[in-house]
Amino acid sequence: MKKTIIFSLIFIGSFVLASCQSNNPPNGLERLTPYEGCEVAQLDGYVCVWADEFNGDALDETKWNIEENGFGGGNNELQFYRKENISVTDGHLLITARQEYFGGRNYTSGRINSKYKGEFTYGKAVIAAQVPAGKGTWSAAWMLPTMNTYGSWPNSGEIDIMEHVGYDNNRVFASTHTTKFNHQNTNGALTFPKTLYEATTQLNIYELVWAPGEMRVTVNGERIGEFNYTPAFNQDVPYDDVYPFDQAFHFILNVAVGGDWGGVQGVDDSIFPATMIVDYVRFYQIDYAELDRENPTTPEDIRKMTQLNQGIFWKPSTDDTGVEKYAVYVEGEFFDHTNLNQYTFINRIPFKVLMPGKTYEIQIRAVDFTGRESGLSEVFELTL
Ligand SMILES: [Ca+2]
Ligand SMILES: [Ca+2]
Repeated sequence: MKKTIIFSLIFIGSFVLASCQSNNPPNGLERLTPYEGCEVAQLDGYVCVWADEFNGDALDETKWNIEENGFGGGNNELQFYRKENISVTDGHLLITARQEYFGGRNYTSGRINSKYKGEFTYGKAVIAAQVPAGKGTWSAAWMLPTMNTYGSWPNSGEIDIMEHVGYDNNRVFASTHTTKFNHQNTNGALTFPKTLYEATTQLNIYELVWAPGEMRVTVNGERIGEFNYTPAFNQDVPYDDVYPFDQAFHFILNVAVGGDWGGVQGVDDSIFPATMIVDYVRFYQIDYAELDRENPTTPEDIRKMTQLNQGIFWKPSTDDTGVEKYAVYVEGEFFDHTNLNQYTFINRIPFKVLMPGKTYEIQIRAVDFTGRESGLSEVFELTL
């Protein structure tokens, strides 16, 4: 009897060990622990990793930086941002624009950011906010890159999850700005408007779902727009000119007064004070270590880009929780990583030089967030 029990325990022990090992990410990635300060710990299979519910009676400066300046936001805005215009009460953040003289400006308002305190790459941002009404306000919940990996604005991107200007009261907008598409060049920013009659009368839920090469913005569960990277439509530029959204971004919440967009119809001084109310800001991520089981599919259909010299792209691999990056091989040897299904053999290879005019055998391998790899693609012959 004793021998049987010992045998069973060993058997069970081995079984548990074996099943854990089968799901152990090759790259040692650990499972996510929900952030305890988040009132909704799990959402649509995502885990809450950061949140401000705006409880307490002051802004939590371990999560936010308060901006104080009369710089004009780069858009000729009329406000001076002050900490006095930021308050937290009854579970809500209040950002209030006022008509009052300060620092050479005729209006004051508030702007906070989570730089170095809450910044993320890929996941789901959820913000519940009510924006103020009236001509002259320009309210926004948006994101900027912390490190500017691809250079200063707009080259490293901007994600506007929600923007609202008071003279256009019943619409909200979602936009991205990049090297190729921004409001200061002829292409313009990629912008999607959405009619929302309740923008200024109730809290609405703005959500960004952000993955490699894919971004979707919704309001109250309804789609505003999608910003996806499609190399076949962008054969003139490296992927980061169109989709630099593969680096850490932080949140910004503000109410501007006037400016190049908010001030198009002037400022109605009778509307002040004008307050944006934010119930919460939450950020969720996929628990790759918990959910991932499969290897990505092998990349297929490699092609040379028609306009971008020495650039190639391929059909994106699929995976159960998403492809994080691709490994590029030259002559059977690992050469470099790229975050999307496009690679440029120029300006990317500080220590590895390929000879112009020579033909090389190129292969691609997909890698998911847990380090699981696809097979190597078929050989593509590229003449540089
Ligand atoms: Ca709250
Ligand atoms: Ca996978």
